[in-house]
Amino acid sequence: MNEWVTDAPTFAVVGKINMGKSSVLSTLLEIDDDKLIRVSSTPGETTRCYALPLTFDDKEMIRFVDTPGFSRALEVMRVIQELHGEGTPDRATIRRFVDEQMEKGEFEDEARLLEPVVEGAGVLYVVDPSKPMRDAFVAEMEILRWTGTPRMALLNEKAEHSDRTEEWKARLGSYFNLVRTFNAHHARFEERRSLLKSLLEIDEKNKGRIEQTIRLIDSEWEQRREESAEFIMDFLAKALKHRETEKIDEKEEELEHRKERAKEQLKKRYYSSIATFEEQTYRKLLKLYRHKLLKVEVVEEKFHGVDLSSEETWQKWGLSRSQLAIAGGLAGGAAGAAIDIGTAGLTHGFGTVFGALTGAGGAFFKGDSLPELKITAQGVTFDGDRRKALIMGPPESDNFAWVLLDRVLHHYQEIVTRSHGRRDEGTIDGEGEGWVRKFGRERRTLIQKWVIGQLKGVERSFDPEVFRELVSVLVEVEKG
Ligand SMILES: Nc1nc2c(ncn2[C@@H]2O[C@H](COP(=O)(O)OP(=O)(O)OP(=O)(O)O)[C@@H](O)[C@H]2O)c(=O)[nH]1
Ligand SMILES: [Mg+2]
Repeated sequence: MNEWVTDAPTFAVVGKINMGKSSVLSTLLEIDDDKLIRVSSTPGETTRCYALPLTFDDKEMIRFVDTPGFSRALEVMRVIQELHGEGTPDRATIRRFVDEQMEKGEFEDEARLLEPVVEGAGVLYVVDPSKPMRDAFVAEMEILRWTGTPRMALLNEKAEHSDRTEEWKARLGSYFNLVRTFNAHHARFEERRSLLKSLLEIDEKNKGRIEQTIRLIDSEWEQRREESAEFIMDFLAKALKHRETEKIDEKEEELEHRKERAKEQLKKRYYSSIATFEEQTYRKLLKLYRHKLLKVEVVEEKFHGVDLSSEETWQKWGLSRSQLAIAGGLAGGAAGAAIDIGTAGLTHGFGTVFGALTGAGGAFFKGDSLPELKITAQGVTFDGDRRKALIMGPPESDNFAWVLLDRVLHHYQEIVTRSHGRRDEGTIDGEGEGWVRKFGRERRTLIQKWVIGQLKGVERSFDPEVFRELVSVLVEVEKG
């Protein structure tokens, strides 16, 4: 058996140094780890070949090989021509070049990159079409043509815009069986999938295997989306059901003073719990989508998940007021639910001791003021003993769940659209637009009904209908 080409269809990713070969592979294979694929702005960073298998259930379905870049293609072309003598050099001559150069080492990089190709690997030739076309590039294309191996060119445009793309396409067209665009910093699932599909066009004999791989990545993607919908649903349910309690032992006369302090502490604790639930959700999503570099900030002051205490959050995210009124109305009175929740299941008929601290009545539609972030705190006695407790959460606003959902969707989009080829450390904390305001009425009502149930403390968080709806929402979010 050859060193680089096994029984899995094999494709070597080649091109001039620093064109983005390693980045293309990182994105295609969802590897954002420099220890596995080295990406660097220093040209010549990849110095030998690396086999990068695309595996499912431990089976190598397709093998890619990352290679060192061409650095002296013109000289190499001449050496191969001399080696061959009259006529057009063929694969056998290039194999001789590889064997000789591996030993002598003058053109070691080129020998290494051509090794898998002479062994029979298909070629993905990466170019950055914002670069001017030079003779060296033509020499690379010529050498690759001599190998006679099936080959495709990938345009990985690093600059925002380039006028040279058409010129490149025309030139590449005469050397490659296929020319495709694949941007290492922007490609999403659809583009990755379509790159795999293009392999079918240059490698007929492995049709079955490649098609099977595409089916596998499709079902894996669907599975991830479904898991994500579950994570999101769990998060919402947890947040909606969450209550913070604090026992109070002081005598009646000290209560007023104590209440104020306890209220502040509870409020803090409440928000920090919600932030923790949210952060856990993102961690799960990041893992699911194989991001190691993309992070959620753990430092509390730096965590800009849902900053519920900011007025901007309430203006920007969640439903509009009229949508809320409609959703609430259709779902059966959200405001009423908001009043119930403070006591539901907690007072056990013992009654509140000193009633709502901030005044219950979730009617935030009152007046023109913005939805306020009031958390209803109530005092209750616990079974038997005389101890009192403050209970806090969730915020009165009917928009609470929608704001949370909106932000999670926004971050979901950041996660699924971030390409693994990028090596800048990112944090998920982007500016953007909300999603839920664009939801149709039926979708809003369905979700609102579930939200009310959760607020009321319905035990089951999972609802198949809401789950399916969330999955469709995620499909839309992925498309952007
Ligand atoms: N803006 C932008 N930069 C890119 C893109 N693709 C690669 N780069 C950057 O270009 C540089 C080279 O990328 P690599 O993937 O290491 O290139 P390479 O062809 O493997 O380089 P060698 O292994 O050194 O031959 C890195 O700094 C990348 O981050 C892209 O699509 N857009
Ligand atoms: Mg490289």
